[in-house]
Amino acid sequence: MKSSIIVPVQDLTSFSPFSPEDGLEANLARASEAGYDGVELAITDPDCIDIVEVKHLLKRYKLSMPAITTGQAYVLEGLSLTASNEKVRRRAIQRIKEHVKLARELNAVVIIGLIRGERGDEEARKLLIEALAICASFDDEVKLVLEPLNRYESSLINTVDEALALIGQVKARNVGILFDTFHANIEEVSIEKSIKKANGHLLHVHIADSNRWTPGYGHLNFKEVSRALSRIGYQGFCSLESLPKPAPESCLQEAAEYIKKL
Ligand code: LER
Ligand code: MN
Repeated sequence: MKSSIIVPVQDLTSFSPFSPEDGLEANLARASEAGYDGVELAITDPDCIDIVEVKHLLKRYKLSMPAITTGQAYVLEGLSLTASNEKVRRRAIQRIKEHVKLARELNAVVIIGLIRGERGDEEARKLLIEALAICASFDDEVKLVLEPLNRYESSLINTVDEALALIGQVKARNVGILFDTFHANIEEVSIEKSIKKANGHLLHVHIADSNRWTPGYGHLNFKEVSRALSRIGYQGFCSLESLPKPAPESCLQEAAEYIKKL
């Protein structure tokens, strides 16, 4: 599989061995050296990004950028597509608009993970459908990917089935699915079947083991993941989104090799 890894650009995320303090260039150089094909930049606010520099560095280190992670805008600023407060909702939608512009330049998908908020009631579901329809209309060439999350992070869309049902109601051809093995291990009845169901909609994959450690250090069956992805002809990236465990120094390289063999 093509491999990528999350690189935080502005704010720290626990699911990456990189720190923004080390500088984007140093982090991209390390990702490239470890053998990754791409990087998934975690961008809280695209306004703070120098797009020319990012493009230049990606080229220099021969890296693609398959996806933009947006969840920090929720974690740090509370921006949610389903907030009860309309002003907050509008700011979240506006923020995704900025991510979409950046994604267009970099040929990336925009991840709709935690930025959709945590509550899973009917009102939140309705608000998410409305918000996704608006976000999808900003640029129909840019894909948005809805990521089923586990119940301890959000009650809104925990499974592929739920994601497919919601996408069906958005009725936009540029909304697909991100499958995260860590969340799926908690929520899905069968990893294999859930990947099969996502066929035709699956645009991005996050990889972490059952304990969110580097793949190979938990009890998730990655042979099953790999087989299921191959069966549906998945050609996209598998992006490492794990805690830097058991050891931050070795996991970078080990995970790149592990993902390549999937
Ligand atoms: C985002 O991709 C994700 O998987 C979340 O669990 C991050 O909190
Ligand atoms: Mn994820």
